[in-house]
Amino acid sequence: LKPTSVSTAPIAGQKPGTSGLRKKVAEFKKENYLNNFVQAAFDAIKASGTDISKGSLVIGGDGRYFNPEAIQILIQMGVANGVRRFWIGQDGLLSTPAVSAIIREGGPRWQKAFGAFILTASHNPGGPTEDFGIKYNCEHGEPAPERMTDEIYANTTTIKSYKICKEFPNIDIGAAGHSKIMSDDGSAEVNIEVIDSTEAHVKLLKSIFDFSAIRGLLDRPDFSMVYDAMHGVNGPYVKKVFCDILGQDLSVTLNCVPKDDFNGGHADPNLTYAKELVAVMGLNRKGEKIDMGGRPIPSFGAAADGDGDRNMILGTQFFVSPSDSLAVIVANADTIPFFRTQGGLKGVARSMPTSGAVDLVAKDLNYSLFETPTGWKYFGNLMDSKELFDGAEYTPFICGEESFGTGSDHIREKDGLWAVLAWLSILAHANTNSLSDTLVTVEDIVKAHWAKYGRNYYSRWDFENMNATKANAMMDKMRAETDANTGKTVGKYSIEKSDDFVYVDPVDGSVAKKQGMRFLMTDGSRIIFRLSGTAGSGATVRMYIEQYEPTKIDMVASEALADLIRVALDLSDLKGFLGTEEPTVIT
Ligand code: VG1
Ligand code: CO
Repeated sequence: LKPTSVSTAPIAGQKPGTSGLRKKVAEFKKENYLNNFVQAAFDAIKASGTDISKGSLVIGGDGRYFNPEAIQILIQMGVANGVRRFWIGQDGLLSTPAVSAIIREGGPRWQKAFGAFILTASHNPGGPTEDFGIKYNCEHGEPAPERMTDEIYANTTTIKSYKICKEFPNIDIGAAGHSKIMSDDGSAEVNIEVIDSTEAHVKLLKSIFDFSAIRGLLDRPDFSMVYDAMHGVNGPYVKKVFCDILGQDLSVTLNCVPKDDFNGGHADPNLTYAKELVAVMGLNRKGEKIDMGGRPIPSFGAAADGDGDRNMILGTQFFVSPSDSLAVIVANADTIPFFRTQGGLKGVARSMPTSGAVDLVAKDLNYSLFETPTGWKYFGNLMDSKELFDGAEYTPFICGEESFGTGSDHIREKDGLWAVLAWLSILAHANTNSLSDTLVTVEDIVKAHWAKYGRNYYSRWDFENMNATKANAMMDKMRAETDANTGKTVGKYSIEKSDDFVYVDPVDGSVAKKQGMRFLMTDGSRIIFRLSGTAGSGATVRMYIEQYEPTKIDMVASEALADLIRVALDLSDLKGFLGTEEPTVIT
């Protein structure tokens, strides 16, 4: 267990983005690249007052290329830095929500975990020529807050050496079990437990939902579903829940075997990348119906991303936008036992670019609503706050983002499987209460929701792999023009306010600036521009468009939004800066 100190020098560009550090595998494999970052993280964890020799450290990932090597390096560096207990997901696999659940749970033989390293670049492609990533989660299972990621970054710019136990044996992570490694003189020991990847998370989900009601729905002869894990980490979780527990056959599962390159695919659950599922559900990449030649179409379709925290929900030839999905789940939260038994939902939060559909529900049902910057790390403080809710010990919370992320306070990450089970609960409930024998569908539920609340037409355009200098120049120009743009009339819209979104955390007062250029129109429509903080290389420009219609709910989204999209492209001079107006992905 004797640590060696290896001298090193700072490596540029190790600033964690929206969700951890993501770079090409080749970059991560460069000498000291991973080691520097991990040492910087351990130093920041210790500086935050955590005694890492006391609790346990969880390590797992989405199974992408370079995961196994990275896990051994993390163990060797963890031991050298004083960690004495580890929990490692079997085969190195742990979904992001599962990690959060494990940290929160603690183990019977183990002291509670103080944190976790998650080895994932989430929805970014994997494989030798693609992306790798790493992020740190803290003691409540939440992603490291900005003050910590800032400190990690600062440490990477001054690092001189890192600690590693080079002689520490390679740990076999292929089988569940316990290993104890003693120091030569017998004075110290390290305990490593390789754990079943699904157990803690699935146990938690079982305590949240009414599984027998869901099974009642799944067993209906007129109901069928497909869950596409896109060869990410979610496959084993899908099999466990739907086949082992809910008794469905394997036809429910699609691409449920994890692969280190996601089988060459892009494990991002949207209409463009979840091609196979989208076709099975009778849609094209624009969300339009395709001719299925009479072939049967499942009633329900779902997809997950590489690390299992995202979800896409589809009905038969029907796409549910993530912002609408959030609003529908919030509106029906009392169908989920977890909320019903805790005295009902109280808090709702969405990221700024997410549509205001959920705001209408929160207002109607008297839930507190919060608007945060993009990224799940801003939700944790709200969920854990007692002050915001008159000292209440516990506040049931639902959060969501337009980027196919939904979840609740059962953990501190978004949770793809949770969202799917939430939808199935809503469907089960609607069908149990229905007077007719005909199946109440996903489409029925969403349309009834629009009829009640109106519809927030919404679209996000992504321009991937853009020139970073030009993308920044475009943002700077809009930033410089906020005053000039405020009050201006553009097409049939009037800009009530243009600004760069600033968030002041209502709990600790911390301020997050430069979170997105906004054009807020007098009729409530919005245009937003942001640069992605998860791109492994180059720049990704995101353009978000939203327009509310109280009664006209049957338009095609692209047509309803056409005028506003034109205005957005002109206001930003997108073509002038980026040389194109053709997005890579529309969601
Ligand atoms: C994107 C999404 C954001 C999400 C983040 C992490 O960030 O827009 O909503 O929280 O990815 O998701 P950005 O900065 O690229 O827009 V995951 O599933 O990739 O960890
Ligand atoms: Co993800």
